[in-house]
Amino acid sequence: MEIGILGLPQSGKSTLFEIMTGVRSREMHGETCVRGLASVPDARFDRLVEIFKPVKVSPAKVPFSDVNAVGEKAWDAVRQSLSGAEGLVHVVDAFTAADIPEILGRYRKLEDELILADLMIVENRLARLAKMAKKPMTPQDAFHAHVLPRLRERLEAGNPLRGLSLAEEERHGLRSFSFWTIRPELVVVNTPEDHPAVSEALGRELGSEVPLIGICCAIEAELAALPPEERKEFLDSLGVSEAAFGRVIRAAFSLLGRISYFTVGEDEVKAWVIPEGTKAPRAAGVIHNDFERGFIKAEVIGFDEFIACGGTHAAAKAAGKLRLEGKEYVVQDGEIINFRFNV
Ligand SMILES: Nc1nc2c(ncn2[C@@H]2O[C@H](COP(=O)(O)OP(=O)(O)OP(=O)(O)O)[C@@H](O)[C@H]2O)c(=O)[nH]1
Ligand SMILES: [Mg+2]
Repeated sequence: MEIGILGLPQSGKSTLFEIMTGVRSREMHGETCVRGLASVPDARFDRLVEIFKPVKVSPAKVPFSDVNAVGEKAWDAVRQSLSGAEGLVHVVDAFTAADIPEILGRYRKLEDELILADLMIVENRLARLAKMAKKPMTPQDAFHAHVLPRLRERLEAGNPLRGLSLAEEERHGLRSFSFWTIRPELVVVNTPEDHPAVSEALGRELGSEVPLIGICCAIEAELAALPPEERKEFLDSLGVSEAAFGRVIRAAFSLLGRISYFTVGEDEVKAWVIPEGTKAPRAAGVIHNDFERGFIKAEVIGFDEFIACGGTHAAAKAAGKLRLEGKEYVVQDGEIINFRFNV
């Protein structure tokens, strides 16, 4: 699970990356691709830390990558560096733009490049298939010949592939192409300090199906540099409850269909990251392979119930709120789990 940061030159990609991960990308001269982990803010997690006061605190993390590429080969570097990224954050510079049409134009410029890059991949593959028309086709060739014309049609109409309805196995079969526009994308509008509302205006232009968040990287960079105690004061003075960069991280996390469950104790409170729809044994396997292999039961309680019971397992048990779930149980976001296993 990795999220690649994309955007036109000087749009604020590295600034955003640095705010979210704390990794100083702009100081790493000569590194084409810089990777860093961002902690996912979660009020439930913070509450559990308050309750257990653990020695170790391990929130959920999302890996981001920032590409430092200039010159003629920049595009190749971006493509290579981000070929493994599962999702994209598209940073749009609104802090130097004069009006909404100009911001929209900048957004479209990169979107169109991505659509064109995908179209070229499709065209190349179809051209090669056409050349070998006389030879017998492998099942993969036949699949490509069947599905790619639909993709071409969509791209030629100027639309990203992510909106195309594809069966799960079709999606899987297309993975090796690393198409840009098939990946989920979050648009991050880097707004001017004195005019945050431009992001909403852009949002109205793009429609509600395009996930979009506005953030002023200049202000957020100041905020991220403050010690946590002072952050709250700064936020209060701005009249907001939460830093926007936290919302960006959380939106990116859910964009990839990830949820977290918690393990708790005095030694460690930890958020474990799993894809939505994961069954209990596989979720246990994220902690350790043995947990999956020797899975017996999961002792589960929802976050709200846990708090309602006073925030202790003993009280939850006494109230009959601790559930014992088996192999087919699908883990839900925010559950507190204790796995029983045997190896
Ligand atoms: N005023 C203002 N300046 C910003 C903001 N965000 C970034 N900048 C400035 O814009 C310049 C470019 O920012 P970067 O984060 O390096 O942008 P980038 O997209 O990584 O640039 P390249 O990697 O060179 O393409 C820097 O001088 C930043 O300080 C913002 O929100 N407001
Ligand atoms: Mg940069």
